[in-house]
Order: sequence, then C-alpha cells, then structure tokens
Amino acid sequence: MSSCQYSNEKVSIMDEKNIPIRTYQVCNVLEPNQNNWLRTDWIPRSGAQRVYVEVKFTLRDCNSLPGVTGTCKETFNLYYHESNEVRESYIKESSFIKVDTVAADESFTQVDVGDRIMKLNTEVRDVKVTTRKGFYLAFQDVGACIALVSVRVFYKTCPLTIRNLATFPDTVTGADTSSLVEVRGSCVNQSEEREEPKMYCGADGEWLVPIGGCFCSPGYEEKGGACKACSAGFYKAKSSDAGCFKCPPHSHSVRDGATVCDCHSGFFRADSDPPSMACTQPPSAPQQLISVVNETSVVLEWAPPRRLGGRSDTSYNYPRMGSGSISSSQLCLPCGSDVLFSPGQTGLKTTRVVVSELRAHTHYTFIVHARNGVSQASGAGAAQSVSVSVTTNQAVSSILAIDVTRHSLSLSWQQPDRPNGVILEYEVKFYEKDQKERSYRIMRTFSRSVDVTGLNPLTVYVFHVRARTAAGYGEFSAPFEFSTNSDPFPLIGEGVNSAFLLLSVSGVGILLLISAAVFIISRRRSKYSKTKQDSEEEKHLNPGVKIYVDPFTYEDPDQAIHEFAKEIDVSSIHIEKVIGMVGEFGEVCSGRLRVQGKREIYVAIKSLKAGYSDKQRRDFLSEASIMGQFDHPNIIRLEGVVTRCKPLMIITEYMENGSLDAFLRKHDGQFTVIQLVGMLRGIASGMKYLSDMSYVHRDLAARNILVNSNLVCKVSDFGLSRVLEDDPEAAYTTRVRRKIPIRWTAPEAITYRKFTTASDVWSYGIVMWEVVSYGERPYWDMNNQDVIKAIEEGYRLPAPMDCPVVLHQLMLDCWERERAERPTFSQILNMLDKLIRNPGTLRRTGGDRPAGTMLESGMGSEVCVSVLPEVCVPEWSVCEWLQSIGLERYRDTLAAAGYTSLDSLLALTHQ
Ligand code: ACK
Repeated sequence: MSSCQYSNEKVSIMDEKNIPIRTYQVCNVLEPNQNNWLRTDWIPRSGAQRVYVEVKFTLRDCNSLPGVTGTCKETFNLYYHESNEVRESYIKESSFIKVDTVAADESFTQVDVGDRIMKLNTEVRDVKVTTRKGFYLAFQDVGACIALVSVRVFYKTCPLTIRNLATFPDTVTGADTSSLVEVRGSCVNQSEEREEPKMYCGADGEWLVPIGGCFCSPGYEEKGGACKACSAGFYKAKSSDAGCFKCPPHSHSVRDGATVCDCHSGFFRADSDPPSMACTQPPSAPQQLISVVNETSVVLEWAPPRRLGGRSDTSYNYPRMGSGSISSSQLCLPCGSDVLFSPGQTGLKTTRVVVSELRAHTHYTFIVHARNGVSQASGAGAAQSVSVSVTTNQAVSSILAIDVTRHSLSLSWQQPDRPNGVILEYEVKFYEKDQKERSYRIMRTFSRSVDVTGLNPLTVYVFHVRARTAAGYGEFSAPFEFSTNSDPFPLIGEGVNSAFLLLSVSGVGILLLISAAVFIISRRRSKYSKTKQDSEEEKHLNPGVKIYVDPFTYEDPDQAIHEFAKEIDVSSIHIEKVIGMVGEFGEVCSGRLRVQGKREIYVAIKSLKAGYSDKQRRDFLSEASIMGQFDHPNIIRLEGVVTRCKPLMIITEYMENGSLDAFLRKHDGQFTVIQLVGMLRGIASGMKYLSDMSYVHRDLAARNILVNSNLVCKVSDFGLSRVLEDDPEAAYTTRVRRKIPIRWTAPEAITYRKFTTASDVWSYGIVMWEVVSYGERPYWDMNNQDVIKAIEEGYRLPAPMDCPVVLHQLMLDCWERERAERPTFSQILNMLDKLIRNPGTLRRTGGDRPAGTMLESGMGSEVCVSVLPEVCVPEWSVCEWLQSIGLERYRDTLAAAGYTSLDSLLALTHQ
C-alpha cells in the first residue's frame, strides 16, 4: 500500500438520516495494480437458495482527488465462495466467483472534501447459493477511495399466510429469479378440503396463483380467515354452505356449533326435509267426504284438510276399509286385493278417487286418511281421517237384443260384476215407453236370456234386469230401450247416434284440414327460422371480403397448392444457412431468391426432408396453400413453393429478427412502451385481417410471430397440422385427444375444441402479456394442469412489470370466460390506435402489485378501457408525443411536412 496523501484513514460519513458515522476508508489511488481483498466469516445458508447482499459504502469521485492520475478506480468487486467449512483459513482468490462490479450511483460527487463527510451508497446484489451449507463473501478493492460501512446478507421468503382457509407456511423462495416454489396448504382448524389447496411462492417473496382451498366444517363459518362456531340460534348443515344461517321457523339451537336446529315441541322434521326447512306439523283430517255409487263402483271426493301443517306434501291413503254384506253388516273384512283404486290407493295427491270392482250389493266403509311428511314422525293417527259408508248395487250393466220381430224381442245380458254370492235367478221388468212404469210386466229366468213375446209392433219397450243371490235381490239395472220393428240391426243400449256419426266424419275432415294447416305453418316456421339462422351465420361473412378456403376441401391437395401458390424453379433459389428446425423432417434456411425480371430478395426457405409420409406432405404444403391466400403487411408473405423436385420447399419473405419471443428475450427492457404497443398493433391488424377472412389461427403465440428489421411483426405458422405436430408447446390434455398449446388457448377450446376468432382473441391477450413482459413464459413454470385449473377458478396473469394499466385491462378483456364478452380484433385495433394517439394513457402502470389477478375480485379493472383515452387524458400535441417517445428531433421535419396534429400523423402510411 502506498503512503501518500490519499491513504487509509478515518473519515466521517452521513448515514441515511444524516447522522455522522466514523469509519475507515481505503484510498490506494496513487499506485497502479491494486488488489486488496476483504473477506467475511462463513455465512450459513440456512436453507436459502438465493441470497441478497446489501452493501453500504462511500466511494470518492476520482476527479475530486487532486493530483491523482489514471490509477484511481471508482468501483470495487463483489465475490462469493460456497463452502461447507465454517472456518476455512485460506481460500484461493481463484476459488471465488465474481458476483458483480459495484459502482456508486449517488452522492458520488457530493463529497465535502474539507470535512471528509460523504453520503452513503446502497447497492443490492443477489446470488444463487445451492451447492454447500454456507458461503463466504469477499470484496476486492482495485484502487478506489472507498469505505465499506455495512454488509447485510438476507434471503427472501413468502411469509406464512392463510388463503382460501388453507395455511401456507413461511417458504423460502426458489433459486432462480423466475422460479416458482409449489407449496401445498393445510386446512385451518375446523375446516375440510374443498380441493387440494396450492400456491406458488415467487422469487420476490410474493404468493402467486392460489388454487383450491378449504370449507369450514358443518357448524362453523369463515370469519377473518378462520372457522368460528355458529352461535346459538344459528346453524350450518354442510361445509359448502356459505355461512351460518338463522334457525328456520319453529326450531332452535341452544349450543354453539349447531349443524341442524331442533324442532320446537309439537313440530317435526321429516327425514327428507333439509335443515333449512321450517319444522312442520301433520295435516288435519280431510273435509266434506262425499261418495257417489255407480253399480259396483264408488266415486269418493273430499276437500283438503283445513290445516296443512305448514307443508305442501299432503297426500291421501285408504288404509282401513271394511266390507261386508248388507245382511251381515257386522262382519268387517279388509278390502280384497282385486278392488281397483284409480288413480291409486296410497300417496294420492288428488282429492278424488274411483273405487271399482267392488262386490255388488255390499256395504263398504271408506276411511280417507290425510298424511304429510311428518305424519309418521309425529305419530298422528285418527285425527287426520274421515270416513264414509256406502252400499254397492247389484245390477246387470247392459242388455242386448239379439232378435227382434214385430211381436217379440229376444234379449240377453251379462252376469252382474262381482256378485255378492251365487246368482239364483234374474228378474226382467218391462213396459211400453209411453206408459212409463204405470203398468209393467215381470219375467223370471235362471238363464241370462229371455224371449219376450206378445208385444205390440213398432212400439218402444223399456227393460230393467236384476239378479238375486242368497242375500236377496240387487238393484234393477239402468233402463234399456228396444223397439219392435223389422229393423234387422240389433241396438245396443241407447244405440249409436247418427248425428254423432256425422260429427265424427266431419270431425275427421276438420282434423285433416287442421293437420294440413299445422303442417304447412310448421314448414313455413322452420323455413323462417332456418332463414334466420342462415342470415345469422352469414352476418360474419362480410360481402366483398375474401373468405379463406380450407385446402383440405380439395380432393387433390396439389390442386389447392397450385391455385394459391406459385411454383418456383429451384435454380432461382440460393440457400445460405440453416436458421431453425420444424418438427422431425422440417428445416428453415435463409437464402436469396432471384425471379426473372425482379430484383434479388432475401427469403426464408422451409423444406421437408426426404422420408416423409403422404400425410406429412399434404400437411406441409397446406401451410403454403393457406398463406398464399393472404395478402397483408402483418401476415408473412408467401413467395412460392417448390413441389416438382425434392426436398419440397416453401419460400417466404425473410424476417431478419426471427421469432418475436426470442427477439424480445434478447432485447429485454430495451423498447419504449409505444414501440411495444406498435408491435401489438401490427399483430392485431394481421389477426383482424385473418378473422375478416374467417380464418381461425389456433396457435397464436409470440413464437409464431416473426419480426423484420423495421420491427414490423407478422403472423406466421399456418400449417393445419402444426398445432398438433410441430409446436413444442402443444400438449395432450386429459379432456381432448389432440394436442393443444394449453397456456395460449381459451378454456372452451381446451375443453370442447371450440376454436373460433374469439379463442384467437384469448391467445392474442397472452401474446400481449408475452410482449409486455419481454418474452416471459406465460404462467412461468406452472404445469399445464395447474394452468387449466387456475384459469377455471378465475385466475388471470397479473400485469407484467411496468405494464400500463390499460394494456393489462385489455388483456383481461381478451381473457373473459364468456367468449362473446371478449373484444373483436377490430375493437382491439381501435383501442391500440387510440393508445398510440394518446401515449399519456400508457403512463399509468399498476405499480408494484405483484400477485395474480382474480377476475371475481375485480382486481386490475381500475380503469374503464373504452372511455379512458377520451375522458381521462387530454389529447397530446405532436410535440409532447414525440417527447414521450424520445423522438423530439423529428418535430421540425414533421411540422414542415404538415403533420401538426396526432390525427394527421395517424394518416401516415408505410410509404
Ligand atoms: O426465432 P427464429 O430465428 O425465427 O427461429 C425460428 C426458426 O426459423 C424455426 O421456425 C425462423 N424462421 C421461420 N420463418 C422465418 C422467416 N420467414 N424469416 C426469418 N426467420 C424465420 C424462426
């Protein structure tokens, strides 16, 4: 060390609070080749993978040291060395790895030389330490005037937190600046897992992408991130219920943590009643039961109970029904199983029932019982019943005249239904209709027919028949009329009414007419709706705009290729070098193309090497058939194809800066926001053109955008099979059998392959994010399944660093779950144009909000995009705008050319 006027000495330094500190300074600035080292003790790593070193120091400006020549330095070097040894006595210089050269950034010249008072600089560097238990730090002075005041070494953790009722422990961040540590949470007390809780700990110590979570157990509800018992008078039945609910009417809970409320006395709850339902009572008895007997059938009708007990599930049963003959009415037996109840015997919802197939001439008691869901629980019985007693008839139901003469009628009939014993004889009563029952005759017979003679001709007679069993005679049948005439056709009962026939015939005619009309109307209707549908479909097809033709609709793929692409003679292509690979057989080269009569141009040549299958050939050439249909400054231009010799080639314009993702990563942080928005505008413009042509890209991603030397972005990669085969990002999902680039794809396209322009808009939003974050990988190193799950749960990518709020909002709009809610490319283009016109709107960034955005919470939607440019920011002048993008030197040139307003600038074309 030299012993001159600038040597090691005590100095005073002001700390951040302007309090002076006394410290030592090295100042070996007069002699060349200084190499002075200062090493720390061993520092344990304590599980950290990336440590931060904060150094506070002063550094003198060499210019402020009079008489010092070129030997003075204004930096020092920071080194580290990983080691398991707590006390390494000697470490070779070469064992240290350099972290950085550190220079002062402020107070550099604010040195009060007279008083030796200098201000502190603070610099932080980070370094990955993963291989040993600890490390040493070292500082190398190469001849500066420097005082090292403090060195603070720390690492970052994501602090213990509770999210979605799951606890996530204090977690040390990962080793790399972009690494995410996946952490599983555990459900807080009194809660249970809804879906495995997971979060990622980001490198900055921020938690990202919460997935899954827990529910409070039954009887508990969420309060301030914990599960608290429901208080008395409240309950929670299911863990998935939103919270504790007040006990429903006629119930109570006396203790905290109730999962269900108990019914007040006299009130009940059926097994199937949900806990949220009020406690109820059984119904009172049905009212006003009436019966109408028709032969051996009885119609019973009644009114509902006066009290339904607070329920709507009252039903009616006939649990007890007695039967016995009239003559021995004391004997009550349960109803036989052959009795029919319509619509049924139990669980009736209607208040009417027809009981048939009863025994004739028998006494019955019907008990109608009202029940509801709590009848059984309450043990309620007779109070809910009402009864009625009836006696059935025993009569012949129909009589048939089988022979009619002028003076006689031969009649026949069926045995009465369900007689109450063996039929001993039948009694036939008849009289002339005109005479009514004033004078009648009786005939008795053992058989079921009788010949009635001695009748007057052309006279109408009325007949009744009744049967006799041991229990006595039953009721006479209803009257049956027959006329003594020569009508050869027997009449049954009251006969067939000719008017009815007429009606029936005309009815059929009317019916036919109606059916025909309905048929015609419905045909018209369906035509109308089809027309409407057609027109809805057609509305996308702008008249006058060319529509893309799918080359796969051509039977012969070569026909498509020659329709849309020019065949180039291979001798006019000069290949220079390989610039990339596509899939197994594809290669991309750069080269030159000289077509006769035109100047030589740089081109990219994609070739398909020998050994391909027919399908691969077709897929490869399909890209050219598609590209050849497009003509737009933001779509990669097809120059032509080589199909007549091998290898097959697709020749396109050459894009000097290659793929956008790699290009941005290479130039991280080097563009102005306006430049980035300019790139996005170009991509949006290309996509608008494609969507106007009804072409859906399906693999829009920064890797598929090419950039030329003027920073013009062009959409590329149009092969139909490319999404499936060539894109390394394409992955199989569990839901669909085809490969899909998950991180770029809209949920409906992942779930049910609904690829539309709206799903391209979703991908465009991801491209926006890639561009603004300079080629960062969307969703970082999360796996595909977690990405799908997070999106389903409403998570969206957060704004990249320094991203203008309006741009992030536009991304969020592109990522609307409902595809109809997403903007169109035309709207996106308008939006970006407005932003370019009003760059002030791009100044506002989301600040340091690091976490992901949950759509439900409304985060990230502070600004209404569509109104912001006009309302929030006044229009800038050309001068202000040029200043904001660092191009004010062009102000005069533009003004001289007449561009005095931003609107006039917008009219500028490429030419
Ligand atoms: O990022 P890159 O350099 O740009 O690497 C890929 C590679 O080929 C495989 O696709 C490059 N590439 C593709 N088409 C073109 C083109 N028309 N002009 C320049 N480079 C291209 C792409």
